[in-house]
Parts: sequence; structure tokens; C-alpha cells
Amino acid sequence: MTLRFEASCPDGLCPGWSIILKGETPSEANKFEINFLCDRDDRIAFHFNPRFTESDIVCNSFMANHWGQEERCTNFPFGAEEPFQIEIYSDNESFHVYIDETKIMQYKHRVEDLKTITKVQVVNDVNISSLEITKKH
Ligand code: 9QG
Repeated sequence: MTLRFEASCPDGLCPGWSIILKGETPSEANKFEINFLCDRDDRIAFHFNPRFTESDIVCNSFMANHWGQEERCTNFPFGAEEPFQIEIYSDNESFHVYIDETKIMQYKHRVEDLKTITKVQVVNDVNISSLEITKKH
């Protein structure tokens, strides 16, 4: 695993915050991940995982030491060495994912206590040009 970015927001990232990642995939990209982590129990509240080998975006949560049921998005707007913007916004119900300002999917929260989601991480095959964390409401 290659860590590209990590930030901790002790007051919590959900609901109401947007993560806006501008970047580009390297030519030999296999996969990258944006993870929203909880401050305890090694939980991943939201694992957003574009896989270039499958042309699929795999989404899941890791709780109680297990991956849950995958939710796959077959709309795959990423191309090799093409710049993109991903915005992930959360409200009380879901994470909402926009790529280049077009909504591609949403992912219903599985973690009960949203305030425990305090960390965001970007890993693997992505070159980040900027990452912004902003309060929407
Ligand atoms: O493969 O799928 C998401 O459902 C697993 C992967 C796992 C996740 C998971 O192995 O990758 O993408 O540690 C890993 O390699 C994680 C990040 C059924």
C-alpha cells in the first residue's frame, strides 16, 4: 500500500463535509482508494476503490474485521493519464460521489455513529494535484 495523503479531522468529517480531490492516474495504474476511516476499531466507513483492471468502482466498508457486501459502480469515467476531479460529500444518509461535477453514485452510511469518521486517506495509483476538505453546510 502506498499512502498518498492522510488527514485527521478530530471533530468528524460526516455529515456536511466535502472532500475534493484533483488528480490524475499514472499510465500503469492498477487501482487507487479513498478511505474514510473511523477513529477506533480499524473501521473503514467508506472504501471507494476504482479498479482499472476491471473498469469498475468497488465500494465497501470494513467493520468488525470484515469486508461487507460490495456495491459496484460500473460507470467508470477514469482514463489513463487523464486528469479528473472527485468530490465526495456526505449528508446524514449517504456519501454522494461526483466525478468532474457529475454525480455517479451514492453509498448509504453503514456506520451508525457518523461522528467517529475522522480520517481520510488516499492510497495507491493516483497522482494528487490538490485535496481540499470543505464544510458545505
Ligand atoms: O477483495 O475487496 C473491497 O470489497 C477485497 C480487496 C480489498 C478491498 C475489498 O482485497 O482491498 O478492495 O487490503 C486490501 O487490499 C483492500 C484495500 C475482495
